[in-house]
Amino acid sequence: MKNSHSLLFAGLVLVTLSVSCSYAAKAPEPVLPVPTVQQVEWQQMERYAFIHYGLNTYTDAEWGYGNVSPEVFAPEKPDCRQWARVLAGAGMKGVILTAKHHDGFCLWPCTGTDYDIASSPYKGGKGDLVKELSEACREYGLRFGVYVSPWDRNRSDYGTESYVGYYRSQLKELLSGGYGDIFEVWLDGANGGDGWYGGADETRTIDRRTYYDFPAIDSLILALQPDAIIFSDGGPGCRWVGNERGIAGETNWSFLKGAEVYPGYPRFQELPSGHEDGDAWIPAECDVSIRPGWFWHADEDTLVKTPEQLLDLYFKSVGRNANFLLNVPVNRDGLISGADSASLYGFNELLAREFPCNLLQGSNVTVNVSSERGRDFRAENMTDGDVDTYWSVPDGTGAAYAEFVFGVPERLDKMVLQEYIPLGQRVVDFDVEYLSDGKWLPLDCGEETSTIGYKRILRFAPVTADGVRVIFKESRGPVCVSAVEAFLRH
Ligand code: FUL
Repeated sequence: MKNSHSLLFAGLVLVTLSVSCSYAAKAPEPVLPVPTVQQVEWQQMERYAFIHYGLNTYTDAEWGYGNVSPEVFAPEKPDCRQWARVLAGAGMKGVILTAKHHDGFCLWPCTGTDYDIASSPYKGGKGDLVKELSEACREYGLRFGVYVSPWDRNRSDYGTESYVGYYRSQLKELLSGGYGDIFEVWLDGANGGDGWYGGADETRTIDRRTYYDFPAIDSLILALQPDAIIFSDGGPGCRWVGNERGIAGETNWSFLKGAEVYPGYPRFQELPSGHEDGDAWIPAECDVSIRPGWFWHADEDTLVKTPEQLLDLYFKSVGRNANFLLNVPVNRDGLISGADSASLYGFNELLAREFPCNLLQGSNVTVNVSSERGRDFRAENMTDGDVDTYWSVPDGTGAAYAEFVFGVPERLDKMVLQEYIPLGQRVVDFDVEYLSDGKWLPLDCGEETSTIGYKRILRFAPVTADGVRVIFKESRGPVCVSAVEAFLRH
């Protein structure tokens, strides 16, 4: 009896809904795969920092062998608040710390090993840099993440089942809440090879695909930190972009064939562009260091990337539908060096100058579109500064365009395009043009204009235009465009 009542009730609700919906067009159906809420929020972070710090900082190494004594780790005043202050001041939205790099040394007191900060002179063995940085991040409004190398060149049991248990216990310690919310867990692909391995001093190889049972590791991580994004060559939260130069493909799909790619995937040349026919939403993250190395080395103090180089990397990562993970190594004093912070601040200032004000937002701009889906999907949604609203077209629409005509000619050197990704990544091919003397001419940005995704930024030599337009030539379903913007560097 109860059931039939609720069925009747459900039927009435459906009728009511369909009556009220007839006044407003329905949102387009999602085109799979689509991101999780957490992946959308992660993508909106756009840029955040890596910090490589540990024994290597004091031995001038990049890949510690696992045999260096923890005695070497004796910084007098490492200042995590300085790291957070500099990074937040440079516009970064989060920090990922090498809680454990390949040498196996842990920057937190780890119960399963003595190869950790508790065995070092730092704070007389009472220090915990994971805690200190997580607290500093909270103070400065940064999200906090951890790099936990699956490879461990110190452990005698590396290569056996017992090591996998140890690795899982490390993740449990880091993710169980003592360090607060973790936005990203970084699972590096370098795995297996020579190492100290408790004195065995030999080469060990593992089957990268099966040894860890990564699906079980992912479940463990998400059970403890449901909002965390898991980075690896193949996600599942986000993927390696396939190079360590910080450069995404001009064509960049946020998809992978999920079951195919795993940490240490040999066909990493596929990763800059993703798999157009992929079945899993696994967007790209571009990791790159501000210096040649990932760890700090005195002789690289003069080789810090310039603000201009960082800006270029921003355009080649965030500007191509990827996130920008910039490594800033901490030096032997336990601080971000002056050269690095100067460059970071300079980059942040350059970035502000690139995007002074959106020329398409003025009241004297007329917007014409090929068609509109309905009142909730109007053209104005592209210029309202709100990425949660979008312009869309009726189902079955082929090519579509959006045209912006200025009241007075404007000079511009950049355009920013954004798709409404909660409904999927759709655009396959597009063109941008500008209006001059009554003619539409191509805007030559020197890149493939194929995919857009969460964000695409096109740079070109400054032009004076009476208007601009975007022609969406091919799309997986009706286009859903949340922003079109135009800028001139200040
Ligand atoms: C690589 C590692 O082998 C490097 O040492 C560094 O940590 C980089 C971010 O990832 O795969």
